[in-house]
Amino acid sequence: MTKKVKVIIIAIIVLFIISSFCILRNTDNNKRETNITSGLVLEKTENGKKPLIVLQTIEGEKDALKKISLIVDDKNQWNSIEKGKYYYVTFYEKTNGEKVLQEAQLNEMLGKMIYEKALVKDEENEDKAQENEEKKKYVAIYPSTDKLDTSELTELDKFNTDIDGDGKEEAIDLYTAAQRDSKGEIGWDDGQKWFLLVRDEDTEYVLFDEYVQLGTIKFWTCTSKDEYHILTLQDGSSVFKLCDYTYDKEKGSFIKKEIFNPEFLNVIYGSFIS
Ligand SMILES: [Ca+2]
Repeated sequence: MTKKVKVIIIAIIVLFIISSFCILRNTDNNKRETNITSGLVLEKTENGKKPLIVLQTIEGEKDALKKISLIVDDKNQWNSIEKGKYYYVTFYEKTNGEKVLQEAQLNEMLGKMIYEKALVKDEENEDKAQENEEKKKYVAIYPSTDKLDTSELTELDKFNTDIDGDGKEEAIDLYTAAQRDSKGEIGWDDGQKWFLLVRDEDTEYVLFDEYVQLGTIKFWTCTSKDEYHILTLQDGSSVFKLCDYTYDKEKGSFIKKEIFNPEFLNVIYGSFIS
């Protein structure tokens, strides 16, 4: 074998190895799973070592908003992608978790449709949250198992009326823990416990049992159509709370509804009649 033939054989072997490697690599590339998604380009950055785009996509049944980062290897592709636009994209994931962009196609219309849908979902979720918040304002009050000992309390007001429509009157009683002195004057502290009870011989409901700081409680009873209402107003320098208690004949309970009780309240002025 001449030297020339040897060189040709070695060259053929080297070529064979290189082409085999290329074929194998292509096969490997073909095996890579291509993912398809669409979304809004939120960011385009070259700050890191690799140019990448951050895409906001909508995924899953719940249409959750997600962000994915895609490395853009192709220079022309990088130049053509615009921030703030919607694209259809295909990408693959490397074993190290990096996602690499393959194709990107502008798709404004579809993007907008998807995002509008997601916004509607968001609003629906907000509505549900509001509904739950509304529900929180309703509390059912059932008869107490033990009767409250009122012997040490000061009765401030009492009114008898037939709330449940059984022909017998119930008593609505307002108490405070502050005590009267020998002259009948109440020794108000900065704060004290207040109670509002509804009771007949057998049953007692505690509508109000709270410590009231620098404030008072008033109550009203009224009817509206077939409903019986007891309204309470708690006022003070940082509270102005209006509650409505309606009697539910079927369940034998009161339903308390908080009508007005703003947060972080600072009362600036309250009128008075002189
Ligand atoms: Ca009654």
